[in-house]
Amino acid sequence: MNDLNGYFAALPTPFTDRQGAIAEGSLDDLVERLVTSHLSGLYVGGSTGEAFLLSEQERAALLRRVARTCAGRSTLIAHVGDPDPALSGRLARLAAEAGYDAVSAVPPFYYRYGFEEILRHYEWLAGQTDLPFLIYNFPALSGVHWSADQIAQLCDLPNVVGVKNTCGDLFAFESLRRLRPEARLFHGFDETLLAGLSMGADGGIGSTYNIQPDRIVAIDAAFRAGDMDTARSLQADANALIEAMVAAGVIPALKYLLTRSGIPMGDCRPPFGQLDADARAALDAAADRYIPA
Ligand code: NGF
Repeated sequence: MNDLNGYFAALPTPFTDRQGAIAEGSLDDLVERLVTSHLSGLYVGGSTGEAFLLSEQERAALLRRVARTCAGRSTLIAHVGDPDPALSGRLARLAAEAGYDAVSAVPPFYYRYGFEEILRHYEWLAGQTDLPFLIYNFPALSGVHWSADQIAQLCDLPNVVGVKNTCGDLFAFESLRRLRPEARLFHGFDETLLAGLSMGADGGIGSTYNIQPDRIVAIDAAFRAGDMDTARSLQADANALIEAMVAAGVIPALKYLLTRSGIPMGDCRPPFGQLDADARAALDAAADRYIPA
């Protein structure tokens, strides 16, 4: 089993066209590129992977194919969250069979479950395999908001080792760090990685790591060396790129930039829109300046 440490690219899912199938060749190429980068591994089938626009069969095929291509060379985290707990359970068990190193999930969303219901759900889901489990806290998209104390309670469940925290509330994040010093905490917003590290994050999981893996690892190295000027300057370059991506829509922008780098990703599935010429031109300009050749 690989270690659950460091930096993980939140993998996008390539499609042959907007309504088409998963583009397996591109998926293999992207996995190969990332596995041979300095990142620790991949976060597969999460928000960046358009998980909630895939069928169960596609989510299963994606998990299997990435594991096969990766072949134990990197650490793999399977995202299995869904409004349907039974589906999450099936994907978690499949991930364990396929050789994943960890499982993670957003809480079941849409119905506003009480915290006790969410706690029981995670207890059940984390118990579906023997793998380490990461709670996925992304309140802006899941609509599920927890206090630091509630996340700490989730961390105490059997098999739960930590949190993927895509949340701008760094006050709460630091409280969580003090409440659970031993938990693995992964920062989820790439544009505030340095702030997350200074508040106690162990590492990060992010979409833009796919196109700037070396810069992400360099931010970490500069931070740990106490070279804050370099860390700030690297974060500023990362953010100039992220700013252009956020303006265009992060996932469509990511696919465009990866396609531009030689791996055809197709478009996002509807209802995501397509990038217009102005958006593509802005991304080209940002990429020319901020993606190292
Ligand atoms: O892509 C999103 C939201 N968030 C990601 C990341 O936290 C999602 C973040 O990298 C993720 O890991 C997953 O696939 O589940 C942002 O894209 C980035 O910080 C720019 O805002 O759409």
